[in-house]
Amino acid sequence: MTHLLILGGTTEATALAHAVHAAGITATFSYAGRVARPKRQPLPTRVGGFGGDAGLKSYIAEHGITHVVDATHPFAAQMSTNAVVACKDTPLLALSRPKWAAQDGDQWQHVPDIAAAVQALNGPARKVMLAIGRLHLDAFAPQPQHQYLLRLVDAPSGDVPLPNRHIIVDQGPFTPGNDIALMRAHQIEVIVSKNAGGTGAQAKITAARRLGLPVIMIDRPAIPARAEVGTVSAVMEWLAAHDTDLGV
Ligand code: 3Y8
Ligand code: NAP
Repeated sequence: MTHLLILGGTTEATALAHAVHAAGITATFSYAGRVARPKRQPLPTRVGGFGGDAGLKSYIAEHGITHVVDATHPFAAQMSTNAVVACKDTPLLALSRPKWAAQDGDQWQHVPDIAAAVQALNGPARKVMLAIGRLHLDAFAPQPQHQYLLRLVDAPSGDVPLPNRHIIVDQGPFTPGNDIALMRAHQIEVIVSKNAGGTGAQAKITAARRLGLPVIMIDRPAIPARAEVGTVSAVMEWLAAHDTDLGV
């Protein structure tokens, strides 16, 4: 009896959940519990960490999980690493999104990580759109001179360490039109972005392109090797081939 665990939190994970539900495959969707109102899924959903790779391994055993699809965000490196460690004896497949690539005319400055993005903001005050969420805002405290536009999923609970900031509370996916209007309204001069890939976070990259604005593009953290596909249909084929109820 198949029981699929989907590690979610992305647009693609939601699309996969709908395909799995439509195919009648028994599955559980998993969120970390990072935000107040995660998108509702068509599958039974669990929220919260597992307790490291050991916790995930126990969860798999205790819930009769037969397959795991890691459809988390490319920056969720800890979850993805835990999944590789915990799934030594469980079929694991990652549903990942290609990195965004600069197009002609794009003004991207590639940086390896958040700390390098902070360094890249050395210099006189500018109007900066910091579209990397809430978890890493503290890292930018050494650059208080800028006027920041922050986009967060939930209103910040504690203090935000950036004195000159305007906070927008909004949950994507976003649209280029919305992001162009936002950047114009705040006279944005540079955007800081993770190389998330996919479509849900891409609006600001398209907006920057149309407005001719520079982007500080943060490269993805390293993740251990695992089987990966780029589409929901490839995941469905994998499930069919791995003697699930869909297959033989
Ligand atoms: C909790 C709950 C879906 C999933 C939608 C995607 C698209 C919209 C764009 C900007 C960039 C950012 C952020 C972003 C996007 C999708 C996807 C994506 C970026 C939700 C969700 C959860 C999270 C966690 C949240 C992080 C934050 C990152 C905001 C759900 C809405 C900046 C990443 O306040 C916090 O603690 C937020 C934390 C991790 C990164 C950070 O460091 O702050 N996502 N985002 C999931 C959980 O609990 O397991 O899925 O409904 C999901 C989505 N966020 O089904 O439609 O597919 O990427 N999420 C980044 O890419 O830079 C916003 O503002 O332009
Ligand atoms: P992370 O740093 O890789 O994970 C930190 C811990 O959060 C993990 O060790 C695990 O806790 C728990 N966790 C993460 N994802 C989980 C999931 N889907 N289900 C259950 N537990 C999970 O992860 P993150 O970057 O904080 O991302 C958290 C969630 O937000 C993920 O669902 C991710 O897809 C989504 N998201 C993240 C980003 C981003 O920029 N990081 C962007 C969009 C969406 P235990 O060790 O206790 O198991």
